[in-house]
Amino acid sequence: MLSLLTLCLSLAAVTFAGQCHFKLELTFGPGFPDGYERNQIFINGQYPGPLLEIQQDDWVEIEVLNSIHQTNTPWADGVPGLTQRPIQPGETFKYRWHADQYGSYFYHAHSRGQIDDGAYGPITIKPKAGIAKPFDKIAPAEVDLLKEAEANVAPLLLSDWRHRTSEETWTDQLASGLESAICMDSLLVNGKGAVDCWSREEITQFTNPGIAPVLTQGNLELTDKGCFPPALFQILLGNSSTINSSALPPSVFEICTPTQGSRETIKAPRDRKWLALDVISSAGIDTFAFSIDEHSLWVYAVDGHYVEPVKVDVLTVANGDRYSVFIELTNPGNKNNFGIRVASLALAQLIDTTALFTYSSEDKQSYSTNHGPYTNTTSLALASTPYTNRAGLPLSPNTTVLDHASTTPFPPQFPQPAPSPAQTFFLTSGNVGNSYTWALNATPFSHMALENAVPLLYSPPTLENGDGNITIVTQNNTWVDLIFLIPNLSQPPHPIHKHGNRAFILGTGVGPFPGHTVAEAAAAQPESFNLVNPSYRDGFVTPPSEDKPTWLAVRYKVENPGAWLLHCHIQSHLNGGMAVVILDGVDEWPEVHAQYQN
Ligand SMILES: *[C@@H]1O[C@H](CO)[C@@H](O)[C@H](O)[C@H]1NC(C)=O
Ligand SMILES: *[C@@H]1O[C@H](CO)[C@@H](O)[C@H](O)[C@H]1NC(C)=O
Ligand SMILES: *[C@@H]1O[C@H](CO)[C@@H](O)[C@H](O)[C@H]1NC(C)=O
Ligand SMILES: *[C@@H]1O[C@H](CO)[C@@H](O)[C@H](O)[C@H]1NC(C)=O
Ligand SMILES: *[C@@H]1O[C@H](CO)[C@@H](O)[C@H](O)[C@H]1NC(C)=O
Ligand SMILES: *[C@@H]1O[C@H](CO)[C@@H](O)[C@H](O)[C@H]1NC(C)=O
Ligand SMILES: *[C@@H]1O[C@H](CO)[C@@H](O)[C@H](O)[C@H]1NC(C)=O
Ligand SMILES: [Cu+2]
Repeated sequence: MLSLLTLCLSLAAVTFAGQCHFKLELTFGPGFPDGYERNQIFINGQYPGPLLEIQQDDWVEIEVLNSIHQTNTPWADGVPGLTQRPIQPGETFKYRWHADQYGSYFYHAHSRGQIDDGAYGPITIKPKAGIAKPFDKIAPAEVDLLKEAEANVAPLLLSDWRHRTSEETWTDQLASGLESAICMDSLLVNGKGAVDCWSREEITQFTNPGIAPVLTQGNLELTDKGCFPPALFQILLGNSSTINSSALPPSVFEICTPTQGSRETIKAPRDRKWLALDVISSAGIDTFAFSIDEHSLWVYAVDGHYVEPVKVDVLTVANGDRYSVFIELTNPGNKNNFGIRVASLALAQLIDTTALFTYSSEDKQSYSTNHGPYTNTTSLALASTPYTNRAGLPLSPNTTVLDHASTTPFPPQFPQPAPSPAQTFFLTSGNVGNSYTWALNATPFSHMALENAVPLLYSPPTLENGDGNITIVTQNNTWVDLIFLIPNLSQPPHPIHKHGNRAFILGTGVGPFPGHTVAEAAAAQPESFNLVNPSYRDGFVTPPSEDKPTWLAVRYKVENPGAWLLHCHIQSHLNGGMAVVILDGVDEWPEVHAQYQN
């Protein structure tokens, strides 16, 4: 068991055989990741929080001390009201769990908007010996080199960042009747970035052709921050909602003030053949196009699970997604410095950032977090050739973008013949009444009510669906279909996240769902379904809707009894109520250890 000793290497960790103990202390204070000072959350004084390195099969204990006294929002890593009470200021909460799975994850706050205040950090769980790896499909002669690269995998956290705290944003939205959360100030790579204001010419050039006519019709244009102007919401929502944009400070939508900030540098060891990165999105709002100039990405794991490897130039990374990629260190043209490009694909704002991928004589590539003071590296011009433009769109027809439906688990996971679901749930998703109130299933979910309640996990639920549309009840060891229906038009993609286990993505489509069950719909519209080797993820994105409704169908096996949140990973949608509770396996309900009950 000695080998385990080297794995909980984080400074925060004290390790003994087969056990990892991490201590995370949360504080709230001034920080300036993009060069602008605002109050934010630090974990052990860092932003993003420290990397937690764990060995699969370890017992992990994470002790979270909430030293945030300045705000009145309690913080918690779990979901307050579901699996625990919120962690009050000055309190400690211990999470103890068994690392059954390998792969890339991140820990983050679930208490209202605190992910937007920086409460997150990466986790990597090293696979145990004997787990089959798909590396021979990448480079059959270099499997050992790929294994070595995987053993040194480093996280690359992509985030969007606002200069308003999550509390201020929520207050702004209530005061203005407008989802002001859509407008960010910067994008960050491992907590580093800068406010990079686009020229008016660039804003005009890259304005999405779908929205341009609507803007022109209203005699409007995207703001200097590249955002939808508030008046556009009034047009999109009709007169169903009253918007008072004068209740917002002009910096929220309009004024862009550039900062120096700092730029993340990934050092690629010059004498190695391969490098591995866990690309993780901790974004509150944006979906990113991610690429490294002149370097393709071999995707070998998705959401912490191996896949049949796919070679692409650009990743589309939705909130909560994790992509583990290999990069072949060919140093094209001996340029040494290459741009890492991150661009938002969200319709509501044009915003991007860059980081640096540089060949170095150092042997090990490292993960760094933002402690400050900040280096002024943003001015270094990038001479490498990008795959995408500033709006994240491919510059050449030869550029390959990851097709999410093409990632199939390795080895195959979906049983054949396809299992039949014991239950099918239809969830009507979208906004309700105004631009910042959301529902995953017709009824907005109230976080405040939940935070003050006795956690659902502590009281064995009944079989009745007591809460109308916001609770789903299942039996252990059955299969369940969730069908998300997006009836409202002009909906963004919703990256839905299921806690507790992964699900198979069976199909997506535009138009009404073509049946009463997946079997019926798949018979009617076979081209919209994959019932043979569907991708296997803990996040799944509903198709955006323009002038027609859309749908997404997923299937999962109930094998992990407990109270799990199913929610949109866009933080403002979650805050606005886009969630339901799934009580999985109520017939095998877990007993909660006395330690957690008080
Ligand atoms: C909204 O109200 C304005 C002003 O009262 C009116 O001109 C416009 O036609 C209304 N729009 C809709 C969609 O009802
Ligand atoms: C809009 O907000 C401003 C600033 O908070 C306030 O003075 C004004 O009364 C509001 N208007 C409406 C119609 O609520
Ligand atoms: C950063 O570099 C730019 C360009 O070289 C320079 O104009 C700016 O003053 C520098 N900022 C700081 C804070 O050193
Ligand atoms: C695309 O690839 C083909 C074949 O390699 C090449 O001939 C062509 O010039 C490329 N096109 C662009 C726009 O790069
Ligand atoms: C979205 O659709 C639902 C169901 O059809 C409807 O109740 C709701 O009011 C719609 N929301 C908006 C903002 O139109
Ligand atoms: C559940 O959703 C339906 C619409 O799908 C709605 O008519 C009903 O009022 C909702 N029930 C509750 C308890 O909110
Ligand atoms: C729930 O079902 C799974 C199989 O799907 C089984 O492995 C597990 O042990 C069951 N859990 C309990 C608590 O019975
Ligand atoms: Cu959403």
